[in-house]
Amino acid sequence: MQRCYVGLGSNLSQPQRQLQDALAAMGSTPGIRLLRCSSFYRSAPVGPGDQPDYINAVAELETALAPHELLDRLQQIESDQGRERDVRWGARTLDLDILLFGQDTLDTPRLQVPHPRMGERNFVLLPLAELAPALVLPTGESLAALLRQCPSNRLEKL
Ligand code: A4P
Ligand code: MG
Repeated sequence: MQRCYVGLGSNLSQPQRQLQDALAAMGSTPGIRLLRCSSFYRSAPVGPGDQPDYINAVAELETALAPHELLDRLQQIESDQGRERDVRWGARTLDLDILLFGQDTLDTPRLQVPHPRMGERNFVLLPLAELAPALVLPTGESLAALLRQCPSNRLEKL
């Protein structure tokens, strides 16, 4: 069993509902045990064009799946919830990112862990810090140090 953190984000089609549905889908997946979820946050969009605000959260889970199996399942949940992949960083009904997978480091074409952009994103780091304030990444960096260096974009805890 590995302890993982998954970032959830949505800015279309009732974002809070999208996150609730994704949590239920993860929790009912064989091989995944949903342990906790952070508060939900409203965040300023990072990316192209004029997009609605996002709702973001981080979930803590335990899984018997291999990293790529977990990614397959998360992508299936995204497409079940109507995600269409077109514009990179564009508006989306649901984005599920593997932030951390135990202390593993992965760098394959389909999967990079820790998530390469998590350190620049307060909408990832703050909810993660709610769940695991003393966390240290496999890189040796502490979550607290990442938080101190992270740009402070508009973020509101709901
Ligand atoms: N991939 C590689 N590593 C991972 C990982 N650790 N977890 C690959 C999940 N996927 C990973 O992702 C593209 C490919 O990344 C996947 O096919 C997978 O093999 P995607 O979800 O299809 O596309 P994307 O999300 O548009 O691109 P990307 O690069 O993943 O974007 P990000 O970094 O996820 O950013 N602003 C706010 N406020 N809140 C947000 O949640 N999210 C994004 C998306 C942009 N702006 C945002 C937010
Ligand atoms: Mg993504």
